[in-house]
Amino acid sequence: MPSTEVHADNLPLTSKPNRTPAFTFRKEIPPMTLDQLLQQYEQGAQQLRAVVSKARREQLTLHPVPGKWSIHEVVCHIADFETVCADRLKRVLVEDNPTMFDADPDVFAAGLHYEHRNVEEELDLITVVRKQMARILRQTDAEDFQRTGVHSKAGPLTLETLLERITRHIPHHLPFIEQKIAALQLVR
Ligand code: NI
Repeated sequence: MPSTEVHADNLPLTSKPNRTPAFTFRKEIPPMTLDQLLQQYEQGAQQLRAVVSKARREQLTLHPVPGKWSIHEVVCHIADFETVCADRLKRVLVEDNPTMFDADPDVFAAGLHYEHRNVEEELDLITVVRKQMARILRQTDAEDFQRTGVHSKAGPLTLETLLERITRHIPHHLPFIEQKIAALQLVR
């Protein structure tokens, strides 16, 4: 089912190369330090868990907003892109300008058996991937955040931009999950 929600790979770019050490998250938000960005990245997992826990287990697979993903599907989608994005971050760190292949959220959702996956496992995966990646990135020199890879659709992206984009992915989806929870209350 097409989600019609915007996904990590489609989020607009905000970063310009060679901007250190402050990280501009969005124009309307004051510049973030790298440490703040890494904190947000790591906290995203708990924020997602907190919002998902507002719905009852049996409601997670319902489609309260017609034509849009269930909460369960959104969690699976986020988990899939955590591992894709962590792989990109790692390759840009250790390889010389690697190619990063585009991933289509709807193609992933259609073929990766979301209906057989376990929401707790998915949330654990997101938590652990972000913990591991944040540990690595806290040891990374500031200048290495300007290392680049080439995204097969978006073109050259810095490590900084990749981190900003994946950090924004969960906050991007939270209002849509809240919307589904609100719609579930109405049918209760
Ligand atoms: Ni998404």
